[in-house]
Amino acid sequence: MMSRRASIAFALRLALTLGLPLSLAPVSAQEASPSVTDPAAYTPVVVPSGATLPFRIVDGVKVFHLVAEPVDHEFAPGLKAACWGYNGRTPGPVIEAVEGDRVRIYVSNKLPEPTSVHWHGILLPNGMDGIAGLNQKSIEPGETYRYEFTLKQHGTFMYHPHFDEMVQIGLGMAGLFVIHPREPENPKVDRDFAFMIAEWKVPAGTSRPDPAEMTEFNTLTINSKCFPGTAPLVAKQGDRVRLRIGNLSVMDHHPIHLHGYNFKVTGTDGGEIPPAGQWPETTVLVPVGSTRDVQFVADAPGDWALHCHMVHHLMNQMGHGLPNLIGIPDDAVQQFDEKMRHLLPGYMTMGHQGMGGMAEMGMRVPSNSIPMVGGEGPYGYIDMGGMFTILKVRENLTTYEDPGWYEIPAGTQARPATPDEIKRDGIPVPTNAAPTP
Ligand SMILES: [Cu+2]
Repeated sequence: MMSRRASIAFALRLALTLGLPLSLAPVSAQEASPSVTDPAAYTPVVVPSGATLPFRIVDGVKVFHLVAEPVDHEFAPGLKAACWGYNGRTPGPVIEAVEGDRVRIYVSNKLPEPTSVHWHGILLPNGMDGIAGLNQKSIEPGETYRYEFTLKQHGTFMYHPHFDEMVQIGLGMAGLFVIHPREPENPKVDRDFAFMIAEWKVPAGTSRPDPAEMTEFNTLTINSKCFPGTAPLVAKQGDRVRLRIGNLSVMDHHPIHLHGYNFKVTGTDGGEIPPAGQWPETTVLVPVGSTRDVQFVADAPGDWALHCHMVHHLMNQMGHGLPNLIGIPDDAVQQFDEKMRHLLPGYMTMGHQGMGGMAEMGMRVPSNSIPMVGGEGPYGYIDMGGMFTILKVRENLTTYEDPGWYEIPAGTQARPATPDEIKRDGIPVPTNAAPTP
């Protein structure tokens, strides 16, 4: 048996012999943070349409394995694409750990080109920062690299390549890195949702996103899904909810708007905002290359929209460069359509009365494409697609499975006004007023 001193000296010599920087020398079990063995120390994040990355504990170190690889991905039923990501998905799985943990992350490259991983917002030694060429050699196809550092902070961070960023991030390579605080949070969060927002150009009928696009994005996503492919966020009435939102879009900031609530902005990728500095919002702007945490108590039951407020980001595969037909009189359209049908049987001008419901009208779309708007709702067609999902808050939930559509209590829903009501309240009666029910 070696004495403790002798074994430390041996470990140091071994580290030097292997060319390991001393900060990478193996950490003994005694030095390991107790949080790595205590899964009850935090409420795990919920990743709509996504996953967290499994880990093993080896001698007190949390060991993760990321695999950078091509991914066959479905944005929504009907639209598949050849993307790049990690561990079979885009965005990559969420890495989840606790402040004080030592983490060792292996990165295997199964892409046709080199890559690297940068740990966005995380305070770490310079040699672990992941810029290919600046802090390390690039990870060649077939190689596996090792990153190792101790987590000194908590909050919502990200990971992404820093090699051929435009192509690799544009094809879907990004993920969240969530670090829970060492001291339990007060008040405790019951539902901790984590998602990334992104934008893509997938020309209708093609299956490879175009990473060179700078302006005309047509697939706007939450965890790489666009509505109606997005998963709802389900909470019990009274739950304290956190949304952790990361933005690694290629070009755009996204103002994320929640209906039915106001929330407090509680953190960024720079850390937690002290209570006195938290401010109320209903829309949080999430700039490119940053994260925002918001919190609220889900006290209002219902199906509440959660979406980017840039209205072009609520469209799927919008055809741009179309002539603006809104406001052309019906009879002019009829005459034009008759002439056009000699050339194109079945031709019908669309969009002169606005573009709502166009998807519903059975527009023919090329294979591997989806209607440019929305999906079915409980009261008709929802004319929003893209970066849109639904927060479903219910009382008496026994599971967090999708509870279906909210049943709106009688007498609390908008409906056609009756002529009697209109007259009583001094509103001019429209000529096409609905008949009294
Ligand atoms: Cu947006």
